[in-house]
Amino acid sequence: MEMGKRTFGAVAGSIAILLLTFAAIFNWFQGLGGTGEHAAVYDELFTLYWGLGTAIGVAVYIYFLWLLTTSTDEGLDEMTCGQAPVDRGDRKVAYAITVIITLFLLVLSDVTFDSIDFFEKPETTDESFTIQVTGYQYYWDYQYPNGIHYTSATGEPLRIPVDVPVVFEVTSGDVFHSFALPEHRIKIDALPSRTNTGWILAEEASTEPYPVRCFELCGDNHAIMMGELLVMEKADFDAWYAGGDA
Ligand SMILES: [Cu+2]
Repeated sequence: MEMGKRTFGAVAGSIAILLLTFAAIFNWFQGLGGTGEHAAVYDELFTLYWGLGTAIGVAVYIYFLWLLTTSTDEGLDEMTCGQAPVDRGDRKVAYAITVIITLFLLVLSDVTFDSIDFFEKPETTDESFTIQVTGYQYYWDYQYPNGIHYTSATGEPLRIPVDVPVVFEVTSGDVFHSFALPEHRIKIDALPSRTNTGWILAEEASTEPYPVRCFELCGDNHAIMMGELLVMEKADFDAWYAGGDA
């Protein structure tokens, strides 16, 4: 049983690495500091997939470990070419696993489609407005309904009011980009001659601006295609919007 010990060590090590990896991913994700309902919806979905994935992964590894350490070759027939395998399994277990997997997939599909609906259909109010966002190498161009128009290259943050659903219509003036507000868990593809829509409802006025990122490798300076999002109190935003003054 020398091999048995070695196998046991390998599988136990794999389980440890698996668990550490899951823990690292989860820890990293929590550190992204989500805000608002979009983050709540997204994080719930992430946690559900992460939790189920971890539970299933661990169960499978433990089962492997148990098989590797308890099974022997005794009583097993020698397989020859063309021979059908002898039925050794318990059909009830197979049916039960199939039903459990089906239930998992149904729950995941339901929650996933609900989340997609939430992200794709803006829940606008009378105060809502749409900002046209255009990606260029390597900055974002912002155009408000009243004509205010500037780019992230000026260092100016993208400004929105708190508690007002804001819609983004996103396109590109050159190559593929992706307009991302990581804290609000929004990522909208910016593609030439196509407009994609997304929205957020910022629930906290920001003391510090949130980052705006490009999430599509778009060229040499993709990494510095960064901007800022400033979530302002409604009165401050209205004053800025009326005067066009920062
Ligand atoms: Cu880009």
